[in-house]
Amino acid sequence: MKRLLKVLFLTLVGVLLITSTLLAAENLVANPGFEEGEADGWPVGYAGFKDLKSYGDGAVIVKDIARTGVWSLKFYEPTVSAPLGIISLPVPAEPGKTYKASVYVRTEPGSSRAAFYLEFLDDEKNRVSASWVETTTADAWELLEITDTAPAGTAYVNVILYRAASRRGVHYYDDVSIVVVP
Ligand SMILES: [Ca+2]
Repeated sequence: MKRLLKVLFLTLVGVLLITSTLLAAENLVANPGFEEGEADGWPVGYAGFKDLKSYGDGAVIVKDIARTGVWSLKFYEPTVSAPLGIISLPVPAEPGKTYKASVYVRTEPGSSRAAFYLEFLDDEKNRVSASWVETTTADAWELLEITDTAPAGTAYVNVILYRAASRRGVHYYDDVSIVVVP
């Protein structure tokens, strides 16, 4: 009887371990909270979207305000009007798998909207598909979420923190995440 109980107990522990691993889906984004400083002229784990050269003039990590930790990414008005776009470095993804991306955005009063994209890339890192959402509220951390399934031809996934050239004001981004939906 004791032996049977021990076997049952160990089985239960095993099931709980597997379940907790599945529930705590791994965040595929390196440096999700912008706490790791800069490297190669960009926040660690990120790069400019397309030919954006405005990091440091319109986009920069700051200690003004943060949702978690000390740092966040700030969008403000660059000296020359330009789109602002920072991507998380693409990580391998598989067609048919569903991915959920999220970020918190704080829109300062009087600012227009900012956007958030979930993007799938092919093996040459060209866009296969992308879906996006925009901020709606001001002066509070707002959770933006996108869930999408990687289409055929997908080799990588990333997110884009983006603000069109016509948009104005100040936005902060923090706690970026991409997880595989089981
Ligand atoms: Ca942070």
